[in-house]
Amino acid sequence: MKKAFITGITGQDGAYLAEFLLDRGYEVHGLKRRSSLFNTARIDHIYQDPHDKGARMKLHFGDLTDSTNLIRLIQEIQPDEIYNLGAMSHVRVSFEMPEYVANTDAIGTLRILEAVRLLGLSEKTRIYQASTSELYGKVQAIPQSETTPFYPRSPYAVAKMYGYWITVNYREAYNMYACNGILFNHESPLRGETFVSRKITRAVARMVLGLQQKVYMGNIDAKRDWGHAKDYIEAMYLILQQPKADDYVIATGETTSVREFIIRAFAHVGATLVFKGQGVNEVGIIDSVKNVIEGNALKPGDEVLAIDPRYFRPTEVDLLLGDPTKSKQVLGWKPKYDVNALLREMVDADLDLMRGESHLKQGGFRVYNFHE
Ligand code: NDP
Ligand code: GDR
Repeated sequence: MKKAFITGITGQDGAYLAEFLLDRGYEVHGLKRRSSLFNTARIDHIYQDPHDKGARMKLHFGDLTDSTNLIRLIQEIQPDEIYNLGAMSHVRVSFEMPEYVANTDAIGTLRILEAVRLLGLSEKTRIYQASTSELYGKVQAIPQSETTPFYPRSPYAVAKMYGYWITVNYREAYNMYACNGILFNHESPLRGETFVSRKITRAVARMVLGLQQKVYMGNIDAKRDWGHAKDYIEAMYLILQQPKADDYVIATGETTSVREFIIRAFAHVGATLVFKGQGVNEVGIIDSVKNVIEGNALKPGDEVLAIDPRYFRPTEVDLLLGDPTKSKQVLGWKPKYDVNALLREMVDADLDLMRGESHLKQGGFRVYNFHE
């Protein structure tokens, strides 16, 4: 039985990957941070009682900032594959805590590589590093491929740049099977609520159900190459099954603006959104509503969107568009979802979730909405 160790198992990708590997017969070990509340909501459905002798999923307390913890765990587990997905992954927040991000996202990667090397596991253990399209940052070429120069634009991207190169260096210096997946944005109903896609789909669902009047956004002219996390975790797995370690771009090859994503999310619930005004004074107004969803609370004339500069970033990444030719040819990887199928699934999932909140509200309970 193959053993995998996943850092970041409680995150969006970790949850999908753990389920995928369990389905393939793996024993899956995950690194879980201690928190004052349960933080396993995304993996509760695949949890296995450790008292059960046949349990193939095991969670271990730890942190990417703690070398001795990582060394001990990797020694105990003796993994065939490590997926290093753990990170402080929010670009805007990285401007507020740059040192922590460097420690976790950059040096955390070094700690994993060094643990494998020091424990003499270089020949046994294959390592996947969660690299990112944020490395391309300030646009140097369109589309972006494995050979496009990097120009990181945030403390997050700079930390991930270290993670990228230290992975390449350990592969070359110590002949380790260590690979970078340069993944473009990927989303899902499990996406964190403060990333733009989920912020939009959640707000649309809440507005339909009368739980929220308005959403405040940052730079809606940014463009991203959005795919579905379910497709992207399959690419991670394929990257570690090749005869030779290498780095790959994983993307759909299609780019969409945040503005267009918003328009399409409203269209999915039967509402046409128009934008009026300019810059920070721009607003989004409902133009018409086809009441395709029962109880749709949106009305023509409603001002549902405004710009709040606090969501702007000191340095922005304007345009990401990936060229997945290599991953298609070498890995045989092809995404099943496009951006439209993705956003429809996300809006529908948020509608299901928010109906629960709506029932609570109707029952006289208070429901909260955090604006982050
Ligand atoms: P999430 O933010 O959903 O998950 C991040 C995970 O890392 C969580 O499990 C989190 O734990 C954990 N984590 C954070 N800090 C630490 C730490 N100090 N020690 C150990 N674990 C920690 O990210 P995604 O699932 O979306 O992304 C997975 C990886 O892929 C990340 O490295 C991200 O930077 C990268 N990436 C993501 C892309 C995307 O579009 N989703 C694109 C390209 C790269 P907790 O649950 O306790 O917070
Ligand atoms: P990103 O994702 O920075 O690309 O990083 P995010 O969804 O946060 O932003 C995408 C774009 O939308 C613009 N934007 C807003 N973003 C947020 N979060 N909130 C807003 O209100 C808002 N309004 C506009 C942003 O300025 C940006 O241009 C994600 C993360 O998952 C990283 O970990 C990963 O490496 C990259 O994707 C690829």
